[in-house]
Amino acid sequence: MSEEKETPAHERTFVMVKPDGVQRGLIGEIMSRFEDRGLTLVGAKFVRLDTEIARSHYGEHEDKPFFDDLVSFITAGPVFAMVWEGADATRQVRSMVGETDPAESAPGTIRGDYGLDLGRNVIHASDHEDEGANEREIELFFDDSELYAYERIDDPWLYEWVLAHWARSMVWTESAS
Ligand code: IDP
Ligand code: MG
Repeated sequence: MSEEKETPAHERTFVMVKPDGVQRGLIGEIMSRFEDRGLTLVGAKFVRLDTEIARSHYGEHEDKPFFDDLVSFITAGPVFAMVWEGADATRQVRSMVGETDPAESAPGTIRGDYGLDLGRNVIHASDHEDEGANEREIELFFDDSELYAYERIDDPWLYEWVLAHWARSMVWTESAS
């Protein structure tokens, strides 16, 4: 039997389909990728950002030359805000999103498959290199009452350490009968 391995903590991360992704009908495609990967959707809603929330959400970029355009773009139509949960979720989601510039993003990533332009990059996701960004952003967009904790029925087959013994005994019981 293999030794217990260090497992990444389960956490929640914030994801948002930007106005271009909403208008281009990409919400379903994007959600499917996270569902197929095994992440759990714990919250989702349309939001029309006002300027104040947009400026707060992108506060770290306030001094950048693109800031005003970014705020105009992100408030130009509804965004689709989501919270996804899973092991190492923030980092895993960022790797599925790709680089900030779609032109630099590998095929197979969301920005690499659906975008061409830095200023229209389809999706936002909390930055795993910005400590606590996931929790801050979830709090900015969602009330606790809008988030739902539950276990996916396939969790025992998604994680080696979750109910591993239960899953193993199921297989052997079935094949022996
Ligand atoms: P991220 O979305 O990959 O975390 P950030 O550097 O945090 O990238 O930038 C936030 C958003 O600002 C980007 O997703 C993009 O929409 C926009 N942005 C970043 N850099 C530029 C730029 O040089 N020109 C125009 N827009 C930019
Ligand atoms: Mg960022």
